[in-house]
Amino acid sequence: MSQYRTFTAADAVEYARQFGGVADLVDSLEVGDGNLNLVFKIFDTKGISRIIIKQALPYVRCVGESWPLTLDRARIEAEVLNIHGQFCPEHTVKILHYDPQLAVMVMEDLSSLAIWRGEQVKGVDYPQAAAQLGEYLAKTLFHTSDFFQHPHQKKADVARFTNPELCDITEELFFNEPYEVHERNGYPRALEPLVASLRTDDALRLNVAALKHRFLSNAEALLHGDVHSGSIFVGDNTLKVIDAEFGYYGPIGFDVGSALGNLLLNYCALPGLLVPREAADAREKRLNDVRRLWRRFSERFLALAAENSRDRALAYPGYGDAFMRKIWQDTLGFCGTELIRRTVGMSQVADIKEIDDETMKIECVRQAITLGRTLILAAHQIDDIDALIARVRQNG
Ligand code: SR1
Ligand code: MG
Repeated sequence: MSQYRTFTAADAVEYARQFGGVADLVDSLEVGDGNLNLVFKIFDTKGISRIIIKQALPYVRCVGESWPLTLDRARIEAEVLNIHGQFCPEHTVKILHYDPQLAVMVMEDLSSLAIWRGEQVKGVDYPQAAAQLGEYLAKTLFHTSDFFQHPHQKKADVARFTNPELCDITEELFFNEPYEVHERNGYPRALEPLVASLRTDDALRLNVAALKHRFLSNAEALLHGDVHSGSIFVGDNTLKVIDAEFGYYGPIGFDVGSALGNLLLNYCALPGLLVPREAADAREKRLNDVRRLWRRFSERFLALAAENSRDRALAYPGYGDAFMRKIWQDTLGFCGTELIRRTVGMSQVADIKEIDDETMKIECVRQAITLGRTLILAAHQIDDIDALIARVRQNG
């Protein structure tokens, strides 16, 4: 029989005492502000946060028990983070213990760092962060791809990380609902004509169908599956990625595109968040982040492919570059779907929510939607990162 029970604050302290490997733990606070789980900070006798306990609930937290969700996502999250930590320990949160019965993870405490999204909303710059995220993406995605994994291990891992319920959420929220009249959508009313035009744009719908098809069927690497600035902690020269419960074997461009999409969402939101001169300055920094992330990701991935590919056919000179062109095209398309699903669909972000002025909010959302549409439609005409940045500037 399942031993699952929802943790109280006291349960979390007791569990951290057993499995955290830290002395004098006495107190806890539930701090989960994400859509799905409980998250407890566990404090020592001096009131310092030392350990994190994360527990999956049997339903989607932000909706309630009417939307049940598998507890197996805690296994997926712990195992993806362990594998990513093997290949990129410097940028992956450390999992200290995992219990499949309770769907609980004990994790290193990152309270000395800040959530990247919050910092971007305030206009605080972390010049190293984008390159570090590019490094994380290159190392984790290369080492779990067919370039590096033994083909038997790869096939076993594709099965081990089949994640149907969480993928189903992405399949609906990214590729279906924003292009339909749907009760979960949440855009400003004034944008109804623009959103309605997405539903009837045949070229757009065909490209979104092709992107969804690649999400469904291209098992290229073990993705994080939900790379956004709210799942990334940053500090001075430090970056740690958390929250890999959406992990599965999918198209590499999905992770890279999601990461870039969140930077560009912030770019679109900045005029609503900061006074004009600060916003202009922060926007340039965000475009630098976009450039640095892509450059570090693509250069590091190609270097790993040149030096460490184990598959003899994939190691043939020139194949890495050809594959990178495919990743680039996917990245642009998935980046576009992230921009649209975060503004038209259910999963809105602080960058937009924290804009007080309604007129400004509408303009920022409009920009994000039109940029998303452009990236999905014009991916084949955007040859490189400089061309992408030129398109972003043209969009407004
Ligand atoms: C119902 S879950 C909605 C979103 O929250 C998660 O963080 C993922 O981004 C998901 O799409
Ligand atoms: Mg998450």
